[in-house]
Amino acid sequence: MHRPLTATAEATSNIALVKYWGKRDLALNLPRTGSISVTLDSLTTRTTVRFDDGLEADRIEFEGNHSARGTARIVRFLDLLRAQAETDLHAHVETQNNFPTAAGLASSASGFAALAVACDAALGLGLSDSELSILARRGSGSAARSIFGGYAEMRAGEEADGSDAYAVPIADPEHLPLTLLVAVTARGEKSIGSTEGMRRTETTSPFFEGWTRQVPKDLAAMRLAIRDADLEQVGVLAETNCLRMHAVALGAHPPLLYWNPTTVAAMQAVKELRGQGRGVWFTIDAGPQVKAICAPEDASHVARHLRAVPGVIEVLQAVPGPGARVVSEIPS
Ligand code: 2P0
Repeated sequence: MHRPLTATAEATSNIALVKYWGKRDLALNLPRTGSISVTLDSLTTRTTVRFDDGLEADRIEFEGNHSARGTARIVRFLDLLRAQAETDLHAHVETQNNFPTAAGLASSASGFAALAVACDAALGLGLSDSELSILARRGSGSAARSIFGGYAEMRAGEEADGSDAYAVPIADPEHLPLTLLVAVTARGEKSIGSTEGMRRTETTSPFFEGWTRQVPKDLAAMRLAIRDADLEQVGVLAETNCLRMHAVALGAHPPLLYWNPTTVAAMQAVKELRGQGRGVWFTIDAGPQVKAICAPEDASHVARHLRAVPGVIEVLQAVPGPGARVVSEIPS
């Protein structure tokens, strides 16, 4: 059968409104609790993969450089694909992000979602969306959600093999319009990656059991708020859940403090705007960036206010967008 062995896919980052923080299985990368996110229209990863019998090893190129960073994780992911496709072909992977990498902007979410979709297309596997979500999860838990556009819920699942741990779409991007403004407060990679941060939290934070008991309640409330397209309720729940995640991480030993002084100043700026009657809320992931959520008509006012916070480097803007998709398939 003549089939393409190369494909290019794009996927965008997603922002969790109810966070994923903790695993029930490290080897299969199974989350301990569910999570809910919104996939964005920008903060994009574009990945081209080519399986090629002329290659003696996988070649990973990141933004045009052959970097060692993240390579082992990508090779392990390609091994899963090779097992599934029953092939021993090595791959050339070229990937580009249009946003700062590994600084709490979920580059692993868009990265592994794009890689999963590109590999599926290149190898002609014909995986369903749920299967793609499971595959992306093996690369990075948050990537399972970026397979889908709009609002998505990651299910923790119960099966030991992870066959029920995948994301499902819960609302289209148009269902609840919002703007996400990312106040970038630092460049460069964070010191403690999410995988290590979660492990440390699970094993040392006395608050971890409380977190796992709370998340199902936050998920239930968030599902209703999204169903009702109630931006205020979504914002309140997202901010509360984010602070709960940081509280459990702060309780780890050594503690995980992902914020810098500008992070805190931007949080205060959001609270100040709210005090003036603006509908705006923040969320923060495992990094120092502050993500403000507001109605699209308030975006320029909020962006101006965030840009004026001393230490804020730039403010990126995004709205809900589509899921991961193939952008070109070239027959070999
Ligand atoms: C989230 N984060 O729900 C949470 C909130 C960061 C803070 O998912 O170990 O890079 O690769 O499965 O997906 C970041 O964790 O972790 C993340 P792994 P991932 O968006």
